[in-house]
Amino acid sequence: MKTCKCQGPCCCRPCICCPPCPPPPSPPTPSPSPPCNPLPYRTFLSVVYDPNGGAGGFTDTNIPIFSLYQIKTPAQAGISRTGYTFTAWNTQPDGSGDAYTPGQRVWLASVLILYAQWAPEPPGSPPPGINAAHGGDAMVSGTGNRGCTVIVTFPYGAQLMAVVKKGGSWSIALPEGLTLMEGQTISAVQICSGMTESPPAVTTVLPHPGYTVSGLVSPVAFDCLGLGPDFLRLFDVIVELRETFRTPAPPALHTVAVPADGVGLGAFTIPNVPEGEYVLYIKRPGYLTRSMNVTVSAAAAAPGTLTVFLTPPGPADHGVFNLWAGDVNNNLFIDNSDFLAIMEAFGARYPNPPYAPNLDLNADGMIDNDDLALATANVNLGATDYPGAEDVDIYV
Ligand SMILES: [Ca+2]
Ligand SMILES: [Ca+2]
Repeated sequence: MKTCKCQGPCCCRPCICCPPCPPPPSPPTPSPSPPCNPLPYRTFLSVVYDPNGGAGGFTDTNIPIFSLYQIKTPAQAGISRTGYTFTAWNTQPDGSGDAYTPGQRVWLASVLILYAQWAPEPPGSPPPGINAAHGGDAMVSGTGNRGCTVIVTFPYGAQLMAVVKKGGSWSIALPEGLTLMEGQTISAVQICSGMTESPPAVTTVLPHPGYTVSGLVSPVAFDCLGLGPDFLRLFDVIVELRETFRTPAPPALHTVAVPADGVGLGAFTIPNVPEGEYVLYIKRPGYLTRSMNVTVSAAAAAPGTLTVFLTPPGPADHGVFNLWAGDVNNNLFIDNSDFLAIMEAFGARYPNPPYAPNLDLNADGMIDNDDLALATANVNLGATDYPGAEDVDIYV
């Protein structure tokens, strides 16, 4: 059987030896256009984070299609906006699209453009004022806006709050058991209605201002020549203030050498004395030590100046609170042991031994009858015999 070959693209014309050409294929019927979405043909997607008025922005790329994707936070996307608070992500800038929340997981099937949604922040409260605080204070106070709340953070973290009063002030008693000390810090914030918390106001605790204890020490009167009282110059009179209720006894809180001013009174000033119970000592070598109990309290007033007149000024008062000469061995009593010590150094002159300042009761550089006369005048007296030995309670 003869076969026939069709030559070339024969199917366009009849060929005797060929069977009729098949009809040309009909053009393919176009299928309905798919949604204009090229994504099914892509392998990787991206998520765009738009600050939408804020600062920053981020595009997350190379995300496999149909993978589970976690929406980022504004911080992760590096987006912020001053004066606004982030509320959500949205596929439309005006928030009319689909909303997404940070941390939400989605199956990603298409490019996602997320616009940050913002809400304006309420205005911030003004910071409060804190008055100067001192060591030992029982209260902390300050200023603020009437009706606002002030929250104070004390040393060691305790927090207490107060409402600002009508006059624009606030005050808070210290937490129980807390004692303010120099160098500690106190901070306070203020919160007013409809406003956010203020920035903190901070203050550093100052030293306790204390009190000034001052006074006058009388010169020592004697009459060793029988011609009326002379007055001993005030050399080396020491004033000490010691806390009473401390065991063991602390060193003197303050020691003041009273300046010599001829025959006048010796003035002393002890600054920065905190409230408390004290014993005030007045000492001079060879003389009976004098002591007084002193209470310093701020119950009635702000810290100020406390004046202790150990000897009220004026000639009529001289001698009332004098130091008594003769206790050369400083055992708080004038007796034979003191006379014996003076006699053993009798005739000695400064600075040659056995001269000693505690034996030279009139400070004339010589151990002689004047010193014996001074001791004799006070023999058998003890420190508790001072007329001013009673307690002195002083409230300022
Ligand atoms: Ca003595
Ligand atoms: Ca003398």
